[in-house]
Amino acid sequence: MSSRWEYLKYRLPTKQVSITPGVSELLDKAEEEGIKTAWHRYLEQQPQCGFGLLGICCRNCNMGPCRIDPTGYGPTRGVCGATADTIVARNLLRMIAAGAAAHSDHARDIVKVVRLVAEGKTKAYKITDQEKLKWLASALGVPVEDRSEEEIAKDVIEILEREFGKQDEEPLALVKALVPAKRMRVWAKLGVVPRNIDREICECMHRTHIGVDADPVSLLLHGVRTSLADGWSGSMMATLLSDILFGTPKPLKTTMNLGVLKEDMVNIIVHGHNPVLSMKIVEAAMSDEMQKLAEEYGAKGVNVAGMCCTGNEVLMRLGVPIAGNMLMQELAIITGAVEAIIVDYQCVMPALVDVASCYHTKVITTEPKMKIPGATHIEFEPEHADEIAKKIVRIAIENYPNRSKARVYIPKHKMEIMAGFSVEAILEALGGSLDPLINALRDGTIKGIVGIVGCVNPKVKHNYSHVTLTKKLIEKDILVVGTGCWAIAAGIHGLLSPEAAKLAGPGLRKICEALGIPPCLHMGSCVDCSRILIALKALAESLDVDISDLPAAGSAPEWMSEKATSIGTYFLASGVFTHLGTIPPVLGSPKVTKLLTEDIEDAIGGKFYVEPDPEKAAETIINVIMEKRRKLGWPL
Ligand code: SF4
Ligand code: MSK
Repeated sequence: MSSRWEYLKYRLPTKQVSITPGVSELLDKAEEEGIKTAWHRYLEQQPQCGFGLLGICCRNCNMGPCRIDPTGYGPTRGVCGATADTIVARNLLRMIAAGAAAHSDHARDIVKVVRLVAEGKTKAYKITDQEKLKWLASALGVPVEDRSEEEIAKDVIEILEREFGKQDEEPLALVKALVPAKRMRVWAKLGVVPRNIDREICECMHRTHIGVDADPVSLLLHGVRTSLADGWSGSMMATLLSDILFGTPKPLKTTMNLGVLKEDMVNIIVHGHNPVLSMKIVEAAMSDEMQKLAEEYGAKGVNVAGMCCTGNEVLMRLGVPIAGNMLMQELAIITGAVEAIIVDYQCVMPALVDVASCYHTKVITTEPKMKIPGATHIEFEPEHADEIAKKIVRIAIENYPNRSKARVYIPKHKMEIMAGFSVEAILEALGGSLDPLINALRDGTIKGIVGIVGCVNPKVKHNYSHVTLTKKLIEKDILVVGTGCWAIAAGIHGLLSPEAAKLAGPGLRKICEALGIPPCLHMGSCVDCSRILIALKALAESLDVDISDLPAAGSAPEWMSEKATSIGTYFLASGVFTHLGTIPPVLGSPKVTKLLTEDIEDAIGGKFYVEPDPEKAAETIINVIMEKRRKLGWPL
């Protein structure tokens, strides 16, 4: 055995880890070159800690760490007396807090940019969607008549800044403005109407401190409240303000998969979540100045491709192709053809630096709150966005001559896709009104709607559950909408093209063919799950029912991030039956498991359903949708 294989420790059954074309070829290349990926490191972690998997370890104070013996023979309480129920609920609450914090801090960064625009302190950004600004202003009670965009934006931003810091007990302004009355009544009864984003997150940390909240019900209800602050305010704000700054997405065509990288061009990957940086990088890279510079360095130009959700942001608005979803970030570097991977935050593996060190690729971090040892750090400041973006693109171009042509291998696979389905774009495709969709739902041409979101995870076959579940649902005339890494999986596997209508049942197929749209609609990045909430709100209000009555469901078939925990919880809390395809760390408490998967439904209208097998999950989701239709008196 060569030392290379010893270093790798485990070789992967590369054909079995993913269904996505190009992945096994690049994993073979990685192994040939002695490079580890997330899949290798996942094997090295085996067996993963059983206490961690069950959620029954606690290290919230230094009397611990404590762990509960699930067999009951060992300790049943931590040193302080915390039970498995308390520990599991506390751990879950901390996951929700982290997820809500990530989305909402992303929103805060965009709020800052809109304030700069409103105050005329930057020329790098502008209000692009004036209509949306006015719509948001009106929803928040800000006068719009005879006022400049800047004046309106300033008032809007003042209200949105208070979402993070107001001290009263009133609901968040966006919650008050957007949540349907029937849903608000459910939350008010349970005492979970969110008041302040930072406060709910802070309270999660307080409640889970040694010697504070030990009641799993009370802990979980606060988890619900925190997730709602994320979904209906933090993430919502990130989406609305990104649309206002960069434009509300409209349908467009582009391509996805590693084959979007170009052998004869400077390849730049933008990775992370926030469009404030990636939109500027794309703009700089596409400028004549940078394209010419690339030619001077011997390339045919500069090619930008996206990764994860910042990729989704630039795809939705500019049609920038996407190289892959979360587990494909290392593979992009392993092609040997990437000059720079430019990252903002979230879902960026620190391992990128190790992989990049085997090639010429530069990993460029840009955010003060997101640094990786060994990466090049160039701090991004929105006030000087254009200069900084150019500086970063220039570094990538100057790196092109360092590429070792002999080590380049770009799989040829790529797929045509149609994306850009904001709620506004869906409405426009329907002729300006929801009525055709409502009629199709009522008469059973379309049986229901499922939002599929979330990550990919080496614990399960990459993209398999996303694709299998999606196909099974559209086959049964269920329209699938979604975001994040699901959207990239769906795109790579041909489900985001209008031709995919032929995979749908007869009703959905007829509608997609008439409108020229795919049966699966890409609605954006992780924060854009808020678009799904808006769509549900619009449907529920038009039908005068609660969201929980709609023939709708949610799913995160391959989730892994804490953000996905928050998204799943706010879907559930918004009244949606929510499937999880990887098992959350709650099984160590049968009580918490039952609360989340059974009891909570009576109180809130939604619940979690955990099923790793996507075919079985599809069956259950279809049954749930049919049951909702039956209750509405709609044909099955
Ligand atoms: Fe142990 Fe309680 Fe401290 Fe947790 S909070 S580490 S269960 S003593
Ligand atoms: S990028 S949070 S892996 S969806 Fe939004 Fe994908 Fe999940 Fe990150």
